[in-house]
Order: sequence, then C-alpha cells, then structure tokens
Amino acid sequence: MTAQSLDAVIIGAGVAGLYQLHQLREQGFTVRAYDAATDVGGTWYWNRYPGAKFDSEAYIYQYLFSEDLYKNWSWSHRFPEQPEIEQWFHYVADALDLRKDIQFETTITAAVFNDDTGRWTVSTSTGETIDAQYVVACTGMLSAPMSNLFAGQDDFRGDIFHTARWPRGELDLSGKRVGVIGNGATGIQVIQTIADTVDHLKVFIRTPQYVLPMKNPSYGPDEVDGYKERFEELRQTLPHTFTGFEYDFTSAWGDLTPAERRARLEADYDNGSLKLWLASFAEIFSDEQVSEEVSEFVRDKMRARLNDPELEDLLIPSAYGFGTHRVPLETDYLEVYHRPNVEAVRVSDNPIGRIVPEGILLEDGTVHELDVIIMATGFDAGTGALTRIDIRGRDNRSLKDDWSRDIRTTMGLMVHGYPNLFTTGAPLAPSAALCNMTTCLQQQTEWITGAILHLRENGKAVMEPTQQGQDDWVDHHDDLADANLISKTNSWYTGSNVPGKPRRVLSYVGGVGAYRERTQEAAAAGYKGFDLR
Ligand code: NA7
Repeated sequence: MTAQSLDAVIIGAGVAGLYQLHQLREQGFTVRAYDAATDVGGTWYWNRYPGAKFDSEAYIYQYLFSEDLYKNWSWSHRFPEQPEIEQWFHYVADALDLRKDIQFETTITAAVFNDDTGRWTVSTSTGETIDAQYVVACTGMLSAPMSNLFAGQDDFRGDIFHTARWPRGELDLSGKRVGVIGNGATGIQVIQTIADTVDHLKVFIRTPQYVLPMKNPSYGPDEVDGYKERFEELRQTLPHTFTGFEYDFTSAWGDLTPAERRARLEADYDNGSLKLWLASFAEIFSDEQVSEEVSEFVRDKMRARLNDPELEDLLIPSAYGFGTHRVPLETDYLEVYHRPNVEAVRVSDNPIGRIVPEGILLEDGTVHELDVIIMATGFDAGTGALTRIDIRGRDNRSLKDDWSRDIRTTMGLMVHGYPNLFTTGAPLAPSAALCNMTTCLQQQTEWITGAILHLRENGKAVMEPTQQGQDDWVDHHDDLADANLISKTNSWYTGSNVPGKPRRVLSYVGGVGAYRERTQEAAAAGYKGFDLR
C-alpha cells in the first residue's frame, strides 16, 4: 500500500487535538487527526462513568481563540456533567468542520523517524502507513488507564472495568453488589453518584483524600450572559494566572493575623470550587507549617461532616499535606458513608491480593463478594499515552526505553532525540496538576503551531531540542519541583502510582503564566535551545 503523505499527523481528538487540527489546517498544512474513539472528546469521550463532571468552572474550560465559538454555546451549570461536555465537543467539531479531517476508531501504534528523510513513518491499528513531516501527540495527560492491576481479573464472574472504559449503552447497577477500588477524583464522583442506586457498595480505600464540597448552581440566562460578557476579560486573565484558572494565589500568609487567615480560608472554602486549593495561599506548597495549618482546617471540615471516629480514621488524611495530591470536589461524598448500604473497606494494611470469581480477595483471606467491580484506579499519567505507542526517534532510540530510565522533555513540548515530534499534555509542562487543562493545552498547541510556521517560513525541515536546551529545562523544572511539597507525596503527580516509573514531579509547577513567558521567550529568541536544520 502506498503511504499517505501529510505535513502533520495529530494523535488524538480531544481538547488539544481538535484545536491543533484547526490551527494547522487554517495555516494551509495538510493534516489529519487520528483517534481510537468513535467520536471527538478525548478524556470526555472515554470518561463517561456516572457522575463524571468538570472540577473547573465550565466558563473557563473553554476555547478562547474565537469569541463566536465561546458565545454560541451556553452551559447549564457551573460544573456540568459529562454528557453535556461531550455535546460541547460535538458542537466545536461541527462549528469548525473538523470531523472531515479526523479518522476515528484508529489507534496510532508506531511512529518511526527516518534519519535520512527527516520524516516520520506512522502506523495505525487499521494497517495504514502515513508519511509525515511532523507528529503532534495530543494524547492527553490522563488517558492511559491503570486497568490491568490485579491477578485474576479475567476470572471474575461479574462485570469488571476501569472508569475510563465505562461500557457504552445502559448498565443497570440497581440491585447489584458493587465494589469500587480507588477514591481519587474519579472514584469520589462515581461513589457519590451510584450509592443510592446499588444494593450494596463497598469502597476499597488505600489512601484517604482531602475533599472539598462543590457548589454547583444551574445557570439561567443572567448567569450565562454574565460570563459571556466577560469573554475578553477571561481571555486576558486566564493565560497569565498561576494555574490557568480565573483566580490566583496570594503569598500573604505571613502578613495576616490568624483571624484574617481563617477568614480567607473560610471564604475560599465557601466558594464551593477549587479556590481553597488553587487560589488561597501559595505557601501551602512550600512551607510545611502553613501546609499543616491549612490541612488541619480541611480535616476539621471533614470531621464535622463525618462525626464518626472510625470513619474519620479511614477517610481523613494525615500523612501528607492538603493540595499535594489532586483535590477532588464532591457533593455529599462523605455523607455517603453514613448510608446503611455503603461500607468503606480499609486496604492500606490488608491489600487487595487478587480478583477471584466471586469478588475481591484481600491478603488476609477475606473475600468480598461482588457482582460488579469498578476500577477507579487512575492512569499512567503523562508518559503512558506515549510509551504505549512504539515511538522511535533518531538512531532508532525508543521513547519507552528512554523514559523507563528518566522522564525528560524540553518544556513538555519536544524531546531531545525525537525531531519533529511535538507533544502536549506531556511531562514537564503545566498540566492537570495545578492547571486548568484547556488554558494549558491552548497555549501549548499555539506554541507548536508557531514553531511549525517558523520552520516553514525559514526554509527549515527539522526541529529538535538540543541536549543542553533539554538539560537546562529539566534542571529548572527540578529546582522548582523539588522545593514544592508536591514532590514529597505519592500520587500520579510524581508517577509513584505506576510500579517502576522513575520518580519526577510530572507537571511544571512554576506557574502557567511564567511557563508561557519562558516558552515565548525561547520562540522570540529564534527557538533558543532548539536545533533547526
Ligand atoms: P487517581 O487520583 O490516581 O486515584 C486512583 C485511586 O486508585 C487512588 O485512590 C489509589 O489509591 C487507588 N488505587 C490504585 N491502585 C490501587 C490498588 N492496587 N489497591 C487499592 N487502591 C488502589 O486517579 P483518578 O482517576 O481518581 O484521578 C486522576 C485524575 O483524573 C485526577 O487527578 C483528575 O485530574 C482527573 P492510592 O492513592 O494510590 O493509595
């Protein structure tokens, strides 16, 4: 079969992939996006479990490049649910006429760089081969599910699935004995949503989580008009805050009295959003004492709701600081455990041994009999989506092998040794840890478009970060990350949820605004730190 030839292959049709496709197409490049799904949406296509919804306010989880695109869609709630979010992706794909250049139900299986031609040969699950100058991996930070974790999963007599692979079509959980493994942002949304449907719910908890109650009012015409009127203001603000949200941190802890601090924490907590985490005190991430005081503030709130020493012991964290792991928003999540049909099972000191035909077997021999097992067990974040593709750079080097030793990138946008491979949502750029993903991904895709245009305008064919450029970025990243308390906590933020994964804070923690400036400075200096040939 003759290989199809393109300027660029885009992997993924989620937030980043759709916008990347639009941008490159607008600039006259021949480009095609590929996605394993049957339609657009990325994360929001796959994560269709009950209760899946935004934790970012809908009016900021948006594309901001087009006023019309922004204003012609109206959200129903401050934090809408997955079906509405998926509809929004359909709206975007229709409005920009994107689907004609997207090939669905197609997984990219391999991408091999040819040193002689300076081009990539890309292979698909459908047996096609594509010859492309650029590969832009818009593969998502959290898209490679940790789904084969336990021995015996295939032996289970009931249904077992990961939340990111929720069965399409109706799945009736009523009257079922259901087990949920995991209580991260995903598990919490599932648990609070299915508790009153199922016959019996067992939640297997290894590490407790700090949680914040969500306030999720519906939006009437006034609210919708209100946020739409602020389009220009949001466009100016979001890219420059620390987290790409509308609100920003203060570093005023030392200047305030204890009463003033308390008032600020109460106000942020009452906001019913991620504000207490992403817009209270920056010192939460740098000062152990501040971290402990704010953690205790949140623990107090949780204790007051649980009001049960046994549950408090099981559900309230003490071993790590508030905010050093993703903080989920929830609705009556803690109260769920007061229900007679819900049971929290501690698996920290008595781990899950294996799955047996009847259910879950713990190491001490206890079998929890179940009809359905839901694995809310997270993702191989940042690296997984890319290492599950056989990516071969210069001299046939393998990205999977390279990253099995040390996870290194240049600004999360390129990797030394892999010319003309651009990445979004990749390690060492701002991402789901401390970032509103749409803000980050728009900035990253715009930078990539700028780089590809620069190459075309300057008659260059190949771009690659230099060894020095990459080392400088990794050092800068590590300096910030090592000083951040996030580096001390085990979670997907540090890769510690994946056995054998080299430990490194995966997201850039210097701030979205600062990252933007640094990447723009490199571009303005003729792509300093990159070799263009
Ligand atoms: P997370 O935050 O990685 O949570 C995964 C959960 O699964 C967490 O509670 C884990 O416990 C638990 N887990 C994983 N493996 C096991 C085993 N073997 N036994 C018991 N429990 C286990 O993933 P989410 O999907 O909730 O969230 C990911 C991101 O998606 C989130 O940050 C948002 O940005 C959206 P652990 O804490 O490791 O002890």
